[in-house]
Amino acid sequence: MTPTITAFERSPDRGAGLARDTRVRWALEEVGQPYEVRLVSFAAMKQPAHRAVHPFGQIPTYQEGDLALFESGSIVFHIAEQHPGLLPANANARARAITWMFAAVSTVEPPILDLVTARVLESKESWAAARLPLVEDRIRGRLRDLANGLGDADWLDGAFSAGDLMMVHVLQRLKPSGLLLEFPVLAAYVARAEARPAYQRAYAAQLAVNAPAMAMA
Ligand code: GTB
Repeated sequence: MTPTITAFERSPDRGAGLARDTRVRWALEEVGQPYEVRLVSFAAMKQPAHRAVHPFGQIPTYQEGDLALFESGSIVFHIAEQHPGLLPANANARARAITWMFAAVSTVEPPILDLVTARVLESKESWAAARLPLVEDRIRGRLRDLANGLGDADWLDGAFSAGDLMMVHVLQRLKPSGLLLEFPVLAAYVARAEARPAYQRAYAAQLAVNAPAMAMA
C-alpha cells in the first residue's frame, strides 16, 4: 500500500528542505518506497481532522492503511524497520544506529531549536543579545563532540543509516547561521549526505511544492 505523508502547503523556508517532511521523504527515497503527499495549510493543521492523526496539529504525518503516525523520528524508524537499507541487519549495529537517531532528536536538535527561538521569537526582548551567545556556545559544544565522534569516518557508525539521515537533517537547520562551517568535518558530513541521490530526489520533491517557479527553471 502506498503511504501518504503530510507536508506544508507552503513551507516558511520556501523549499530549503528544512521542514521535517523532508526527513520522511528522504527515508522513503532511500528505501525506494513511492509515496503520496497531502499538503496542509497552517489552519487545516489545527482542525480536528488533522489532529486526529497529529495530536499537536503539526506536520509530518504518515498514513498507511489503518496505521497513522506522527513524529518524524518515529516515522523514519518505521520506514527503516519495514524496508532494508536504513538499518543494519546485525542486532548490535542496528541498536547503535537507532541510538544515533535518538541522539539526533534528543541531544543535538534541542539546542539548535533554541537558536531559532532566540533569533526569531525572542529577538525583541531586552536580554536577547546577551542570551544569543550562550545558546550558540551550547550548540558549539554539541557540534564539537559530534565532530570528535565522527572523526574521519564517512558516517556515524559504519554504513549510512537512519541515524545519519536524522542527524544530517538536524544539522542542516544550522546552515543559515553559519555555525556548521565552524566545524569542517560536520560541514563535509552534511555535504556527503546531501550528495546522495535519495536526498536529491527528496529535496527536489519538496522544492517543487514550495518554489515551483525555481524548480522549473
Ligand atoms: N517533533 C516533531 C517531529 O519531529 O515531527 C516536530 C514537528 C514540527 O515541528 N513540525 C512543524 C510544524 O508543523 C514543521 S517542521 N509547525 C507548524 C505548527 O506547529 O503550527 C519545523 C520547521 C518549520 C519551518 C522551518 N523553516 O521554515 O525553516 C523549519 C522547520
